[in-house]
Amino acid sequence: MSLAADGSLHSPTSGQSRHDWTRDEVRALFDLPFPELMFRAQCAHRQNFDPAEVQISTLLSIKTGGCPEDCAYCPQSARYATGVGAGKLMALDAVLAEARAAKAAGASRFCMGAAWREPKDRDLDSVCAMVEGVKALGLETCATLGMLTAPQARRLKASGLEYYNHNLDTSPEFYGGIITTRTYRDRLTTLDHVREAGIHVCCGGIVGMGETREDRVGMIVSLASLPVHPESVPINMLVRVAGTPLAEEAALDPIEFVRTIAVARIAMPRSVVRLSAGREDMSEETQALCFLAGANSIFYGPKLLTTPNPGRDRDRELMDKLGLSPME
Ligand code: SAM
Ligand code: DTB
Ligand code: SF4
Repeated sequence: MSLAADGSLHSPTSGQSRHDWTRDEVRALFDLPFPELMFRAQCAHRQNFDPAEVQISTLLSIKTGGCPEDCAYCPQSARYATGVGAGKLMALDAVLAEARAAKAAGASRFCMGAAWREPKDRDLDSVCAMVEGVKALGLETCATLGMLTAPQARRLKASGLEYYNHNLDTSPEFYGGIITTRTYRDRLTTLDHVREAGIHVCCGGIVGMGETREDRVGMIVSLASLPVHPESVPINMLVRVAGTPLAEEAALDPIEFVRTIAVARIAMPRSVVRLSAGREDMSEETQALCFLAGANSIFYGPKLLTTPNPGRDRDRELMDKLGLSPME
């Protein structure tokens, strides 16, 4: 480790992207004393980003509930009585009105989520029109619509889609206990289609689902072993929703969550790491530690897809307190 003339810290490895992380290496990162782990994460962060900048995304559920899949964490699965009703795909005008409001509030990216296993081609026409409209407002566009075929990914790219979110969610071993209606391989195939279409990949996972640390290791290794690291890596803390099979899951220790962020930052140093779902119930101190661990993106606005997120005032106050500013 050395101190450069500009005062920034350089280590021989933290600025490079590796795709051959082993489980032993990633486990060893998780096992580091917390100060050492945080130091290494900060080195990787500073070599690739301004640590005072945070990318701001806003989420909109364009099609809520009634999903045929059985993802055990999800309030939108039709299989669980969560009180989330099945809605229709929103109209274009209504989506654009939300996008304008998000832009006015300071978001740089607008992410449209649909509770589908996969989009029907007819629905994709509507989503492509939404992507075109949102892009025309000067926002970056992101969508998360479930599994995609290669031609569907190409159509989204042609409409101007910049990011597609599709998570690996957890380790390959733990996965089968959480979702049975699609496989890990299915997810990797969709990610290939997105990448081949030339769309940026947003891919991460959820922690706090009862998985072991070894599963968190496996999740990070899977993400960092993708042929190209995802440009965006959302790390979600499980939002425990009544009616879902994971409603009564024990809360994950916040320090373990911070460690997961730090390890993601080190393993994928050039990716934007999002402190994603779960902030509503997170203290300011935990969130501050996540930023120090290398998180540099958040969802901004009072709602995620169906669950609450901190209000804009609360987030502005936190960013001001920490001296963080929006990434352009
Ligand atoms: N239906 C599409 C799919 O599954 O790909 C898109 C929307 S889905 C809600 C997007 C992601 O949100 C999931 O992959 C999961 O990682 C995350 N998610 C869903 N419910 C969550 C919860 N209760 N807590 C944390 N993350 C959650
Ligand atoms: C992601 O990784 N997290 C977001 C986004 N991608 C689509 C979704 C979080 C959803 C939390 C539960 C809900 O609000 O329904
Ligand atoms: Fe459906 Fe996506 Fe929820 Fe799974 S995570 S139940 S696919 S909306």
